Formats: sequence, C-alpha cells, structure tokens
Amino acid sequence: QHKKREITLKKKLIPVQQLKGGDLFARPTHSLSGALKNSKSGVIAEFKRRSPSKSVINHHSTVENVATAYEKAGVCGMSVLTDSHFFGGSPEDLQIARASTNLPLLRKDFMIDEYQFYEARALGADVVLLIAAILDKEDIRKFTDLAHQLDLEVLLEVHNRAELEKSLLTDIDMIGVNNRNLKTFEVSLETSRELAPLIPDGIVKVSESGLSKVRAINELREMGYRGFLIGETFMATRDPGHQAAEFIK
Ligand code: IGP
Repeated sequence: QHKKREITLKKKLIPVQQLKGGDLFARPTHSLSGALKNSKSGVIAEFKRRSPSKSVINHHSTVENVATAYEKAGVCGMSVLTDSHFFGGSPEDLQIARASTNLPLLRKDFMIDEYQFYEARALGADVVLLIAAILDKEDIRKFTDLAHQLDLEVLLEVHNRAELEKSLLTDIDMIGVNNRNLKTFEVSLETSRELAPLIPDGIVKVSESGLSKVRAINELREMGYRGFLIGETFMATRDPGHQAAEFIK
C-alpha cells in the first residue's frame, strides 16, 4: 500500500528523462568507501528530524547549517533521511545538503523502486542505502547494478546472518550492520560484534545506530569497522555540528 502510493507520487513529480538532464546528474560523485578507508574518525553523521522510536529528535536545526558544521567538524560523510512519513525528511533536504557541502552524501531512504535511484543521483547523492530486510536477492542485485551504472555507491544494511548471506552474491561497496532491531527498536552493539567476522575483507564495514561513546567505536574499529553511522547522538543536541566536532576531536 505504502509502496504503491510513494512510487506514483514520486513518478508524477519529474520524468526520469528529465532527471537525467539535470545539472547534478552529470557531476562526478564522491566515494564514501574511499573516504572511510583513508579516515581516522570514520564518522558518517546523519541529519534526522524525528524517528519512529523517538518521535521528535530535532526541530530547530536547518540542513544547511548542520551540513556545513558536520564538514567543519571533520566527518567523512553525511547521511540525509529523505523519507517524510517516518523521519520528517524530504528529497529537498538532500538537495540543500548538496548545495552546502562537498562531503560524500548518503541518501537514507527505503529504496524499493528504480525511480528512486535516478532521483537520488539527480538530487546530488553519492551513496544509496539498500536494506536487506525489505528486499529479495534479485532486487539487491538489480538495484546494486543500477546504482553502479549511475556512479552511486551502495551501503547494504543488514541486521543478522541470514540478511548478510543473501546480500553477499553481488558486489556491494559497504555493508552496514544496524545495531537497532527493526521490530523492537532495541539497540545492541552485539549485532556488530557478531557479524564482523562474517563480512568478507574488501567490503568496507560500517556499524550503524546507537553509537554514543568513543570507547565503543574504538572497540568496533579493532574488529574491522571503518565507518560509524551516527544520528541521534548529534541531532538530539542543541548544536549537532558542535557535538560531532567534540566527538571526533
Ligand atoms: C543512525 P542513531 O541511533 O545514531 O540515530 O542511528 C542510523 O543508523 C539510523 O537512522 C538508521 C536508519 C536506517 C534510519 C539506520 N538504518 C534505515 C532509517 C532507515
């Protein structure tokens, strides 16, 4: 139901042919996996207004200010929620972020239709998120190929061994282990610890959600993680950029 409604809404906006002609479509993308490999902090900082688990997280900060401040803080990349229903974001947020920073940008959304990949590219994204829990093997393969054709990198999100196994059949750039259980919203870093040894070398490992302590990140780094996706820890403060700077220094 939700799926159908979204696709028709988005398809009505701008035809793919027109998206392809947009200014940002031709721009060279930035590699997030490359940035993570060369970075000491590995922080991917997220812009998120609200979430199903917390409702309001931040209603005062603008994307523009936060993007600029995250870049100044020395993060490796920025994640922008473009889903409005659950997270209060919009495609325009990504566009504004693109205009405000040169950081690699992740379009954080539930990707379920090819249209969204063209849209992501046209909005200025460098990376898209694929969530193994809501996609079958065939979709993962098809969407990864399309993303790569469009010069977008893929962050494939998994929660458990079964999701990881069904994802390993294709050439994923980065695997994100989500520490938040999608059904209970409970967060446990055990998920990252458990899956680390099962992710092949050569795929950049990212740990996602519930990260608030530098100590935890250092532990995960020892286990091979190179990226750390952090939202609430920054966004739930008065000044997310300042919080990110404090976290990284
Ligand atoms: C950030 P946190 O706990 O630091 O705010 O989490 C990010 O991992 C989380 O927003 C997220 C997410 C997602 C949101 C991870 N996977 C998929 C929407 C869809």
